[in-house]
Amino acid sequence: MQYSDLINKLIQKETRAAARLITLVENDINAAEQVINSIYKYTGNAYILGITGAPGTGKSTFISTLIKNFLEKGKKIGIICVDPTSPITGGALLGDRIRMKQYFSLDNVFIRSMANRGQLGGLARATEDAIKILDVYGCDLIIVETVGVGQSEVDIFKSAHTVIVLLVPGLGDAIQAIKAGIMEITDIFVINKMDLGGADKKVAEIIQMLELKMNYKYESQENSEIYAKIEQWTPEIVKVNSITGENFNILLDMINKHEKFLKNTGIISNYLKNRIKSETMQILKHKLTKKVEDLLYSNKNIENYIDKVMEKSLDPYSMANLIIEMLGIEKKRDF
Ligand SMILES: Nc1nc2c(ncn2[C@@H]2O[C@H](COP(=O)(O)OP(=O)(O)O)[C@@H](O)[C@H]2O)c(=O)[nH]1
Ligand SMILES: [Mg+2]
Repeated sequence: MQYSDLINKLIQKETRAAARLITLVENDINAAEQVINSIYKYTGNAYILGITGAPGTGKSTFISTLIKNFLEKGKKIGIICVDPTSPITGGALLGDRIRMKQYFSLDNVFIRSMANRGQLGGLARATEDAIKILDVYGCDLIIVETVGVGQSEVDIFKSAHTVIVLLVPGLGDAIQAIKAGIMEITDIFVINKMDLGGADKKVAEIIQMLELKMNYKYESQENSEIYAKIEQWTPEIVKVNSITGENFNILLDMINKHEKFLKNTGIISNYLKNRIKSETMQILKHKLTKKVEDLLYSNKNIENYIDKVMEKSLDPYSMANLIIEMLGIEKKRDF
């Protein structure tokens, strides 16, 4: 196998192999396929934390303090900083990496940034693969940081066990979080910069929003016994100061509590199933799109169909159905 040397080194926890493999899977989806195929059986040990928040909320400071706390517990940590808004790796994230450099020299911290370079199969796919590599590299904890709140964060966080959203007093970022659907997947709300005042007002705001959401859920599920039996996690809220580290002990307990909740309720297996589903969807979307594109540009029948659509003896929907038949997908559906 082409990459077996690198993969063996990864399994032996060599840092350079991890870095090289992440670059490979980021840039080449065929390489990604081979690499993941070889290492998949070694994955599944890392706990994945998703962290997001608007620029300036203090994510980098917060994560640095979090790293410090987890290092004290003897953990090996991987950090993937994802910037869906940036076409290249650099800018703010580069500055962050320099600031986080105080941890670089440590063997137990691996920091990597990823930007939206139009990866085949998408940034979420590349991030998923990077997570698996760091998992095999032996990270106990993998922190995935994204900037801002948007749909791409929601996709990227499908692989996180615990999702943390950072808010600061006074900004309208909470509203933005609801709009983007982040609220639905948040497990812990962190009000950073508690020293600046107004943090309690923010906590009250979030409680109010959560209550609205819960009432809505209750009303829409009132008649459903199935829903009544599903245990739900009530999101936790904590105020912290990321500069001094105040209340990080409370936060760490909350993360621990959430992990226990996932494991004790068995929700973790639902979570894994959903993760496999959404990940496979990402891969399928890419593979099928590519297959269709290849077909559209190489198959002679396509020209005939286009002519027919022009003559109005065929419409685009019918043409799409014909192409699906050509792909042979529909035929195999009765398995
Ligand atoms: N007062 C105060 N400032 C903070 C706190 N956390 C971060 N900051 C400051 O907020 C600014 C933005 O922080 P940064 O970590 O770069 O935010 P990011 O853009 O979300 O990564 C910096 O000047 C930090 O020093 C905090 O808890 N209290
Ligand atoms: Mg930052």
